[in-house]
Amino acid sequence: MIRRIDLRGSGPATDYRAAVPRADFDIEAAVPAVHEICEAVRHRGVEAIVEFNERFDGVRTDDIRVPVDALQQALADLDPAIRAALEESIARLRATCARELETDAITDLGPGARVTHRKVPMNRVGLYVPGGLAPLVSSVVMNTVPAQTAGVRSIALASPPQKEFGGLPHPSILAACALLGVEEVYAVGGAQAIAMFAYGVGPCRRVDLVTGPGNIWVVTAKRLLKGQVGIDSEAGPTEIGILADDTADAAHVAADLISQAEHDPLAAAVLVTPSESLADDVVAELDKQVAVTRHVERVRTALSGKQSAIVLVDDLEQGLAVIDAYAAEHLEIQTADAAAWAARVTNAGAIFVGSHAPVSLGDYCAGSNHVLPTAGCACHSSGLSVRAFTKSIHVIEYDREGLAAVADHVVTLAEAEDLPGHGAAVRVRFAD
Ligand code: HSO
Ligand code: ZN
Repeated sequence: MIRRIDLRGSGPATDYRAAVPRADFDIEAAVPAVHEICEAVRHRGVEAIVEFNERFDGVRTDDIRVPVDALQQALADLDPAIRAALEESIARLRATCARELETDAITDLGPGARVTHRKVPMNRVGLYVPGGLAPLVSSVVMNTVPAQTAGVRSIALASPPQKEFGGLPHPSILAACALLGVEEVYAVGGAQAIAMFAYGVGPCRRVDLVTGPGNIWVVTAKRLLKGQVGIDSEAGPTEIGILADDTADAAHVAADLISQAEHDPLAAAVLVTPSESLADDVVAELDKQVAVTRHVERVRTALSGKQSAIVLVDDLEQGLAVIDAYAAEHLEIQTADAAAWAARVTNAGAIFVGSHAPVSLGDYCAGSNHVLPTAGCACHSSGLSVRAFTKSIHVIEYDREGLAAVADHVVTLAEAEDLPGHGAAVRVRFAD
């Protein structure tokens, strides 16, 4: 069901990033089709979106904007237990986001010479919440809370129309929007949603930034439209990496691998361990647990795909090198001294430390964010946070005295670059 890769005895010169392969998530191959969708939305607007909704989601939506009444109704109809769970999830994420707010950095460089690094929220953002194989109501929370905490004034959200709900997004998604006070919601999915946000189409004004996870169409559209619009990280099919030794509980490890495999046939589940007996026990547990899991087909496909593996290593030191090179979206450390190993990781979307921090905790209620970089992008990108919705501006305040103190250096550097006009712009201020 899950293959083994044996890296024991391979030296530190091994390319571990290549040794732990990933799913075929071929963005290049999707580019022509996605480009066509984006151009159609750009030039034909709502008419094109309505056509794509019908083609891809099988439902006609003459009005792409969800009426505010429908949001309120969905909240009124929401199961009280789901509402209570969402409220806890929101409260925990708000608590961590509040601590992430950054203050302006003010530096006085001498008399009359000050530079401020000012933090400014984006004006308007578009949040994407996938419909796909599961209605990811929790993704509404994960996108919205950091945007609100950052101080974004205008928030729009899009999620695919669902045939069984009359062309509206799933009711639990609408209810979560109402709970969070998000009133501008569109029944639009896939690449067409990203294009709608990027260009501004019909009732939807263009946004400055698009965030949220998605399938290959969404990720490809984000890559193509980057520049026209800001994007967060590229968050594709989910991944779990686990670094474990023989202190780990095989039943927990197997359950956690399955928990992410159930998202998508392309999901990746990778266990890295120096313990052959743990590897054997996890395989036995997988056999047992997969047989009774609800989405058995999806899970089997994901676990047996080339993107999933149990990787055997000489020791935890090599394991750390492998897992760090892999740069998992989610990384669990289930070892003795887990916190010490976690502290040495440099590449991961999020790190779950010890035996009682499963990824599914973070998916819903840890207070951390679950919109995280996949496909190895964790080596340069971060998960969603308040910072993702904030940009910064250097504000330069110098008076005559401040400028005088550095004027000669500016003139010298301008001459060195053969740009005398730069120097003259300083000199002219001291001509008298
Ligand atoms: N594990 C997914 C997020 C999610 N899980 C939503 C359940 N609902 C990607 O981080
Ligand atoms: Zn999940």
